[in-house]
Parts: sequence; C-alpha cells; structure tokens
Amino acid sequence: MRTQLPGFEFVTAGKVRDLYAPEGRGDLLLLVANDRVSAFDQVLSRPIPGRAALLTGLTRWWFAQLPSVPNHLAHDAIPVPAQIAERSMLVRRLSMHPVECVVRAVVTGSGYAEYRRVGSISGVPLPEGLQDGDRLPEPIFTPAYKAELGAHDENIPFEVVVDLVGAATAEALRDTSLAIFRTAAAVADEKGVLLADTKLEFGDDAHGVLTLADEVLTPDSSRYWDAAAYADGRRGVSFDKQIIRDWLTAHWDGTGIAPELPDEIVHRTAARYRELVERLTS
Ligand code: Q0Z
Repeated sequence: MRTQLPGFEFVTAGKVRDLYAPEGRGDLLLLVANDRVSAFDQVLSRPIPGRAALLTGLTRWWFAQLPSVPNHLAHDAIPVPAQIAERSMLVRRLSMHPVECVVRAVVTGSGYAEYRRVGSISGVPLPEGLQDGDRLPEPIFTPAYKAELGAHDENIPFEVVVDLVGAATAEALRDTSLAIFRTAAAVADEKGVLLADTKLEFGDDAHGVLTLADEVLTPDSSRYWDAAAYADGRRGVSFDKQIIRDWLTAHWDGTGIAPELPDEIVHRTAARYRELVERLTS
C-alpha cells in the first residue's frame, strides 16, 4: 500500500520505491523507499523492517564520500513528512540520460552470460577462460540501455552511448562512473567487502551540469560480497539477500508466487542489512 503524502503527487512506482512530485515545485522530486525486497525477480510479500531507511542512509552516506561528484540531493529545500523522512530523498529534478552506467570488477550475472555467448560485455573484449565470479584485470564500463519496468536492461557498446548522448557526455559518463567505482571499491575493500559491480544513473541539472542521481552504491544497485567468503572460494554470495535466496531455493520450486518468508529469515536478513551498512560506514 502506498503512503498518502499531503502536498505531494504520486508520479510512478518502481519495484520497491515510489516517486512523488511536490505540488508547486516542478524542479523537485521525492523518492520514497519501502521495506519490501525483491528476489528471483519477484517482490516478496514480507517487508524487511528498517531496510528502506538503511538503504536511503547508505545512499546519502555515499554521496557524502563523493564530494567532487555533483549529486541530485536537494537537502531541505522543502519540508518532507516526518513519517517518511528517513526513507525518502528530496532531489532536484534532472534531465536523465537513458543509460545505465554499469561498472564491473568481477564477471558474473548477466555480464557473465554475455561473456560466455560473445566473449565480451557491452563490446568490451575480455580475456579468455574467465569463470563466473572471477575478478577482471581492471574495472570495466559496461553501459546498458534502460528498459521499461519489469524488463531487463540491454547492454550496449560505448559507441551506442555516444549516439544516444553525444561523445562528450558519453566520455564523462564513463570516466565519472569508473572514478566513482574505484573510490567506492577501495572504501569497501578496507571494510572486508568486495564491490563486484554497480549501476549508476546520471542526468543534467538545470545548468547542464552532469549530476549523479537515483540511489547509489546500495545493495540493490550493486553486488556486495563478503571478501573473506570470496577468498574462501564462496563466490557470488550476496551480502544482503543470500539468506533469502537460500531459504527460497530450499522451500520453493520457483514457479508461481514465492512463499512467505518465516520470521527468522526476515530478522536475519534485517540484521544482514544492518551489518553491511555498519561495515561500510564505520
Ligand atoms: C529516477 C525511480 C523511484 C521509481 C526518474 N533526480 C531525478 N530527476 C529526474 N528523474 C529521476 C531522478 Cl532521481 C528519476 N527514477 C527512478 C525512482 C521510483 C523510479 F524512487 N525515475
């Protein structure tokens, strides 16, 4: 159920977030996260208490760690209802670039599938013989074209980014994305967390300044793995959702609607989100 927010008009719903427009302020947007979680391409019925506030806080924290990158936060331009303050972000409305700026340090997921098919990801040629979960020689920029809600994004080569947004913006998207990733991966590494990949979104602000948007470096937009588990050969173990995935794999055949998570799984997952945020931000 969607929160009624006086003074805000509902615009659209994402998987686990809603977008609102403040009345009379066409230059602003309000992103409101809820506690629901997706796994195996479904939004599960049981919320994870505190998850939305933790992920919102993590995005704010990452913006603060990236002071040289302009971001969309509008801070307290207008008041936000107290009931949603800690799980919402008031942002400047940008002209969004229709490109998902994915950076990968590890080959896995849809990137690994593409590598197996064609030997490259988004046209970036890769060494032969990589296995699922292997580290790449260096982080690579593998842009994707934004698909409609529910569909999967389509990887596109850099030249198609140039066609979409022009050469100067394409180069800025690539270079800024790689710089953000290197900073974030180094921070995570110090905390025993491997940042396997992430997806960033950018837009132009009213002055034409390239601006980092949306949620950043959350476990929903990134793969965070425990570095110790990875070193032990346990690859692809999601820091946040593995408890849920393991339980669903053991208790569900993957058809129809996923079963309701038991309390213990909900609470252990909530603790895992707290641990990730604690590790990264301490
Ligand atoms: C983000 C999304 C969400 C559903 C549009 N600063 C911005 N300026 C213009 N547009 C956006 C942003 Cl962040 C924008 N989305 C993604 C977020 C719910 C969809 F909370 N869509």
